[in-house]
Amino acid sequence: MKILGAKVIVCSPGRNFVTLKIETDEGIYGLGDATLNGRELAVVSYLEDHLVPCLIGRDPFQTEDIWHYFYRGAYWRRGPVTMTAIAAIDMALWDIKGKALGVPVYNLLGGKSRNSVLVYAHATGRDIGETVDEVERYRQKGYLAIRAQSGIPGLASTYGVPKDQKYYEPAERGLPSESLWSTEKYLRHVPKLFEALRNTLGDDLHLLHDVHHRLTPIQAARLGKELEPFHLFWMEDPVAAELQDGFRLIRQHTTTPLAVGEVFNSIWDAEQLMREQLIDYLRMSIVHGGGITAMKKAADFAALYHVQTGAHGASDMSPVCMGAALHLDLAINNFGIQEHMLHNAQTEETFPHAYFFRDGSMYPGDEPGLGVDIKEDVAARFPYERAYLPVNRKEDGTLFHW
Ligand code: KDG
Ligand code: MG
Repeated sequence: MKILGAKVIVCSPGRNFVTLKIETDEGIYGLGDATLNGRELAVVSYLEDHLVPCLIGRDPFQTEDIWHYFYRGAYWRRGPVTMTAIAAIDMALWDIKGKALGVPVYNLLGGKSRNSVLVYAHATGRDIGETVDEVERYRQKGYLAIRAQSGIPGLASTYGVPKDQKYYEPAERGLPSESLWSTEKYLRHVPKLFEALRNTLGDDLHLLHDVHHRLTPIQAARLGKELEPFHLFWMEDPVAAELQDGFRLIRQHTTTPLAVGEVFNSIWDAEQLMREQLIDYLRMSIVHGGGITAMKKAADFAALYHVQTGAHGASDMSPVCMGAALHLDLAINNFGIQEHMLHNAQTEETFPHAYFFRDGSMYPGDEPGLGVDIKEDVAARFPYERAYLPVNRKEDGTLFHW
């Protein structure tokens, strides 16, 4: 089998998605997600101008060699644009392999290590009362694990809380919006949120929280300690993780489990964090972490250090990535949890898929390959629109982490 060509499909069914479609001489095609939120067209160019020409004529079964060809062969290594482009190719090739062999991709990765994939949903509210109601609503839908975020008194808007949409979608059309941040107000508020959640909902539900990179290690240590009575499943991205040594400080002070890595794009971004057992969950996604080939290795490395996976699955990863994530989640031994943020109706229409949700878990389905398709005629109805993630400033105007 040979690769005949590949095209990049950009669409915006409510938000932007970039999809790579690789076609073969046997009529089988494969899909890969190439979406990098707010920087979509950089990946399009990287694929179209630099990678796709080198794919023509290759054997799509050579996933390992092709991965290294684009990683080592570029000379320039890592970075979100490069790794998202490589990931898209890798996903599409595993999809082709599965289709050609007539098996779901999880069977090529070791088979089923479990029956289902535990997922967590996002509950948000403008205040504690609304968030408690939202968590309850998701619980009634069958979710066993729910991430809780709430508006912070004294701050007009914050990460994770929708302004006017039903579902939270941080990327906005036009130029980046700006929000204001106060660490003091946040730190005063969050323990009250989780106290209210446990008092109202009891102990059974898994509760998660995303700090979104906004604390220093000692502040994160304080928050983790204050949250201990409410035994969170995890506290996510407590600090920006470039300084991996900083996590030692958090670890020394709290037993609240830590999840990190949605902005990582290489195992090298997390190597020290895992080797020193400074984190509990690795959040790298298949689309931003270099594909199935790279993430299988990262997961196997994590397993040596008692680290489990908890892949990023926000709505800015397309259903193609969600499908790929579910195959890997089902196959690896050290799976922890999978994020599951719902896609809107137009996205569901654009990307028909075999995966489904039932009783708090997801299932990749048993179709050959990844089990996700794209309707190109539907995608064409939703052309690309420039959109950015917001930027965040402290109340005195200092630019801060978003
Ligand atoms: O594109 C950025 C979002 O995916 C990110 O902000 C969502 O933090 C996020 C999460 O945990 O899903
Ligand atoms: Mg996050």
